[in-house]
Amino acid sequence: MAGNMRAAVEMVLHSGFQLSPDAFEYLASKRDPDRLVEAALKSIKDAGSFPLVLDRSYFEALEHTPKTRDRLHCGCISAPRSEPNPETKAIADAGGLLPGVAGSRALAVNLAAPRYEQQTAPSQGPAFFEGDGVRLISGLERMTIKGKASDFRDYFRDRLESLSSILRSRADVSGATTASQVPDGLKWHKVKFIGMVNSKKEFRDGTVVVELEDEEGLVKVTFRGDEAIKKKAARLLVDEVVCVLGATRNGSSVIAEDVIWPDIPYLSRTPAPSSDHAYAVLTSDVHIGSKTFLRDDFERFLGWLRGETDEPRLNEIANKTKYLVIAGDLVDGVGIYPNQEEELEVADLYDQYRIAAEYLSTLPDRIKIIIIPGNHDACRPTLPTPPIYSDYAAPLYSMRNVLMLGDPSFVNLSGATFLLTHGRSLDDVIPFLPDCNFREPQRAMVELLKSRHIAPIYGEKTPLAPEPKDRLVIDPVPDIFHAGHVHVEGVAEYRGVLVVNSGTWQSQTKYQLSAGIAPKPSVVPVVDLTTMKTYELNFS
Ligand code: D5M
Ligand code: FE
Ligand code: ZN
Repeated sequence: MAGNMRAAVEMVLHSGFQLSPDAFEYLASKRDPDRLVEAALKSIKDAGSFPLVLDRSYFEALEHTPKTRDRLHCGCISAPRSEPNPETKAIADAGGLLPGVAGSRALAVNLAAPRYEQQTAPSQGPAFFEGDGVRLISGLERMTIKGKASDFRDYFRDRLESLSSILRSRADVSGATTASQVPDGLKWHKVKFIGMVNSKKEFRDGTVVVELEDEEGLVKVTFRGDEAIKKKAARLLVDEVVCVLGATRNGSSVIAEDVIWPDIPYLSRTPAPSSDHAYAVLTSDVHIGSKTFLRDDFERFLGWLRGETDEPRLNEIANKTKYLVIAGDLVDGVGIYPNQEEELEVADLYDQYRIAAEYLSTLPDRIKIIIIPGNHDACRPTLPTPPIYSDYAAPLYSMRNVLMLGDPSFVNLSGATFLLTHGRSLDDVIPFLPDCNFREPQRAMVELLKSRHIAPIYGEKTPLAPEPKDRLVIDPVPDIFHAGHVHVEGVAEYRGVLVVNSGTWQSQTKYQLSAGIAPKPSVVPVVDLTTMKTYELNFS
């Protein structure tokens, strides 16, 4: 690569953008690609718009008509965020907070006349909530499994295609072939190719051998040598799609020099600045019906949302809360694991959802409640999962401020795009990911963003439905990635995306005790959707 072309590419990457392959070719054909890039970056800054990928037409337009600001838009534009890094702040410490919040007595009064029973409204579709700033992107699609032997082949073909196309939007993947195109028999030939990880073997000396495949062929890739490449090999998950750079050794065997994951760009879409400082309260894993459901804490939480606190700052947040998002396991369910009945206080699934609706109907109508299913809810167990069955959860469907969605769902709330998923696959990926653990589930969620997939490994605990389109691919890049399931609250920020695991309202179960899982219950992340500032409120 010529020196000024290298400088141009580095400038683009360091500024957080990616170059499309045709833009790369176009710049390479120019005498002064670095000056063109410099001008382009300046225009982007002036326009206050952030395309994810700079393609050829963008540079052409810039060269021929230097003042075409409007044409700089690449279809994925958003305004700059006023505060680029969300700041996570605990505004209340463990124990003794929220003085003045009414507990179970206040709730008992409210429960005497549950409002949902007085309503006759049928279940509300997403259009009903548009006036409240809710825009559904996906999450209510029909399930379209054909039931044929070829379903899984079609599913994985789509996964490979979707993730390959995300990979190819990266400048550093430009010109990559696919696994089956790796030349046979040529020795020490440099290769760069995309494939799905078919298998992974780790040897005692630290060497890792991975098979990468596409529809037509398979390449054996060996990772050995320095720590950097071994570290990348250790991070590889079976069934994810990556680009490998290396050199052929013999036959269809390759020595790896680098791995590129699809990942998310540095400058992802950011929410349009709204002036109203609406808050979203994120929770999950309420487990209503379980003997270990922390009723007092949950009632304190609902009391706070109703404005029953003397603390002005907490009251202000409650008053400005526009959304309550529940990422699954609203109830404990029935028959979810052997002998669960011994741990149930409410053994009837209908009763569990009735109680859930009674609780939620004590909240003011202005709070829109978005609910997706978890593995304890009344729903088919496979991902993608449709919304909780309406016959079991009828009382929730009758509430005018409740929107029931599937898992996963992409939904925009007051300008911020949320990816909502329960997070069951965290059980599958955490044991395989170096530097990840069940005490900090947000770390594994960041790795899912790098894989651009919410359940990369097939065949572990998370059952996948072979839909013709892989809806578990993370696309678009969300502003907020919200999951639960692990019962440990945790917040992280990765390349401008707020990553939230919303914890639980259930204390340690017998199983968790035996498995050494220590939950962090009754802590609720709350996000200011204007600034992305996050607060962790503790109701224990
Ligand atoms: O899962 C809560 C957490 O506890 C999650 O990390 C899985 C783990 N868990 C709970 N029960 C089991 C059993 N029986 N096997 C394996 N892992 C388990 P939740 O979805 O709330 O049950
Ligand atoms: Fe749970
Ligand atoms: Zn769960």
